Formats: sequence, C-alpha cells, structure tokens
Amino acid sequence: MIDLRSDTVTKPSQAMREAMAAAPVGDDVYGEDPTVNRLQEMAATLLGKEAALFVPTGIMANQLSLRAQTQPGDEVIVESRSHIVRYEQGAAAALAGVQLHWVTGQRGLLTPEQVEAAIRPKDSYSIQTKLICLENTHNSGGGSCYALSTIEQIGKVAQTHAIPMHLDGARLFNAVAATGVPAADYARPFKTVSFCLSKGLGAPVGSMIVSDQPTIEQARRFRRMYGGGMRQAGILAAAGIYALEHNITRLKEDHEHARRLALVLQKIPTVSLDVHSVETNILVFDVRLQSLGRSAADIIAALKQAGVLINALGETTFRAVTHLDVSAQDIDEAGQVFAQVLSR
Ligand code: TLP
Repeated sequence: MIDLRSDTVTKPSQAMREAMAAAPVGDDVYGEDPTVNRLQEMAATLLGKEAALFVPTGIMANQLSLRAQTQPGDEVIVESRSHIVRYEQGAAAALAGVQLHWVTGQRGLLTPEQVEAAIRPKDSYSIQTKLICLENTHNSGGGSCYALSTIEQIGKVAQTHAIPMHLDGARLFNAVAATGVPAADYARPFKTVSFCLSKGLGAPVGSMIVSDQPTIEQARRFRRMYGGGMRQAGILAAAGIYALEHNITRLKEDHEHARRLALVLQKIPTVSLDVHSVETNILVFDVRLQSLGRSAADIIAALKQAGVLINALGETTFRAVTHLDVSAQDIDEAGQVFAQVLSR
C-alpha cells in the first residue's frame, strides 16, 4: 500500500528506534529528563529563540501558544482554512475561550494589508485583537510557503499594533527546504512558533514550542493543565533529536516526489492541478467527478483497492502528501494508479 494520506503516517526507522531505546531519561515534569532537555535546547537554538517546550502533539503546541498569550474573550486572527480553524475540534474556543477572526488568504497565505484590516480598533466597545496566527507551510493551501518578506511585513503590522504573533509551523522545515530561508529567520517576527517532529521529520510523536523564557514557563503550566506533562519522555524526545539531526535535509526529496506526481496528475484530463502551485510535499487537486459519475468516496475506495491511499479535503478536492516512507518508485506506481482510476 502506498500511503499518501499524510506525512503523519511515517514510521520510525531502525536507527531512530535504537536512539530511542538508548536514551537517558528522567522525570520531565521535574525538568529532569536529560534527553528532553537536550531536544528543547536544540529546538530553541535552531529557531533562534530563548527556550523550547516538548509537547505530545501539534494541536497541543498550537493550543498552549494560544492559551499562554490570550485571555478568554480576546480575538485571534487566523486564516480561514488553517489547522487551528478546521481541525482542532474548537479547542481555541473551548480551552482558551478566544474568538477566532477568520481571514481568507490565497492558498492559505495572508497579506500584510489583510492582517492590518482585520485588527480591531482599540476602543471600549470593540473586541480586542490579541494574537495573529499564520501557518507555514499552509496545509489546506496545498503546502504553500510564505515569502520571508511577507512574514516580515506582517510582523511590522503586528509590531505597530503591539500584537504578538504565533506561527503554526507544523511543517516549517518543509518551507525552509523549499525556500532556503533559515528557520530562525522565519521564526524571528513571531513570539511563539510551533513545529512538528511527527510529520515529514519522521518521529512517531512530538511537537515543539519555541519562544522567550517567560512564555515557555506559562506554556509549561498550561501543558500540565491540559494533561500533557509526560514523565520519562526522553524515549520520545530521542526520536525528535534523531529527526532533527538526520531528516531535515532530505525533505527536498519529498518535494521532488510531489512535483513528479503533480506532473502525472496534471496530464489526467479529469484533474485540475497547477504544477507550479506544488512547492513542498502536499498536493491539493480537484477532480471533475461529475464527468466520471463518481463521488469522492468512490474515488478514495477505488484508489485504495488499487493500492494507493489519499484523503478527500472537500466534495471534489483531494490531498496527497509525500514523505520519507514513499520512494520515487512508489510515486511512479501511484501515478499509474491515479491515471487508471481517474480516467475511467
Ligand atoms: N495535520 C494533520 C491533520 O490533522 C489534518 C495532517 O494529516 O496534515 N498544524 C498543522 C498545519 C497540521 O497540519 C497538523 C496536523 C497539526 C497542526 C496538528 O498536529 P498533531 O496531529 O500532531 O496534533
């Protein structure tokens, strides 16, 4: 089975498992796990921030970042198809008590003008904007990357209004691999940045939040509140260290595979996909299902039967994601399967 549903499906390699088994551990709730501490130092250094916190999931990383920087009743600017809006089960409302102000970007990317226009006036009757969130790469936007200059301009807008910014950088290293912009440069305008170890980087579990020391201390308290304080978590952190040391530079391969698949998909008459929009490891494409007389569920089932797994994003929209457990040969095989199934 060629699994293109997500880069979350990657399994730890033998070498990663060995690193996990050999990891020195302690109780991380006491701050005594040497492997967790090492991972946190690595993450902070890599992103040019003071401190970092290891958390179980990307959702928890986003939610702790929101909770640590807002009060119930505040408003947070987010892109309308962002993960925080679509896939976190309303956690921002349920756990942080904030109102999300959706702004729709092109392929998920916001402009400085859009952000500026969405900031509420500072008066006694308007809700107050207290955080601006961006997503890079943007998942539902098809793995789209922000230009550094756009992020810097949005940062200036935020600074003018004294509003901090959070980056959902679940796939930040894919953006780094695609654009050549160092992670620390991307991270600079943000007060908090989250990134996932458990996606393209190939760790089984884990995400990081990086920020200044006081914000990380706040996030640590809320991590405990949310039940995310783990004990001998060094076993998991060791996978994260392995991922950062070995799996960042190879992300380019996943991007090449995505482009290779896009070239095949583009030639299928029922598929609508702009190859130039494929910047990283996520392909989002539309299929003219009416002309095939089939539903998205039929297509998913037929692809599965032929050995390829993908996800539907909407009624006629699909997502395929390349990752380190998919080879060039798998991509060519998947391409043949797509051509067969989508041409019937
Ligand atoms: N994304 C998953 C699904 O939840 C949609 C996927 O398969 O892509 N931020 C972004 C941008 C993400 O794409 C995801 C996961 C998360 C946060 C949450 O990460 P986890 O699953 O570790 O909580």
